[in-house]
Amino acid sequence: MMERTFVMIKPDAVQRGLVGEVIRRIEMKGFKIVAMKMTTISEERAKEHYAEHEGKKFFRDLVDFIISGPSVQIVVEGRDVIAAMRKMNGATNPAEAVPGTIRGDMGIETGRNVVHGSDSSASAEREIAIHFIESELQDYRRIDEAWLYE
Ligand code: DAT
Ligand code: MG
Repeated sequence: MMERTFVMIKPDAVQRGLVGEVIRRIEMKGFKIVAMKMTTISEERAKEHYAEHEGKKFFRDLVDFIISGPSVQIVVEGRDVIAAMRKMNGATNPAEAVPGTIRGDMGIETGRNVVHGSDSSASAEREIAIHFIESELQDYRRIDEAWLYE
């Protein structure tokens, strides 16, 4: 199924100069970037984004980290992209993420795990709406689509 997911390149990855490497992997896979911007997320937006974790002991640190500097917000489109992007990201804890995944290749600790990806279609829809307005989403075709999809 053609889907859209929300991906965020977190502040650690921006500071470490890993933005290009994450985007490279998304493009190389064949997925289409339909929206992208760099912002420093507001505390209000961060709390909304991570609402499911409110009340957990790491919530405050998580919000503080995610608003600590610029991050890159991306909407990615492709067939079954929600699950595929989660696989590309790897396990939440980079120590458990297998090599070849973004977190497995680029991170060490859970609280500095480089990237976010929506975990379901409901989350994707919710998260895209938090970070983007409809007119920010681009509608275009990649020239290689005929060679990516049978
Ligand atoms: P994911 O980002 O893989 O969807 P999640 O939704 O369970 O993972 O958690 C959101 C983020 O919160 C995660 O990327 C890093 C942080 N986090 C999760 N569990 C944590 C923990 N036990 N201690 C510290 N930070 C944690
Ligand atoms: Mg999550």
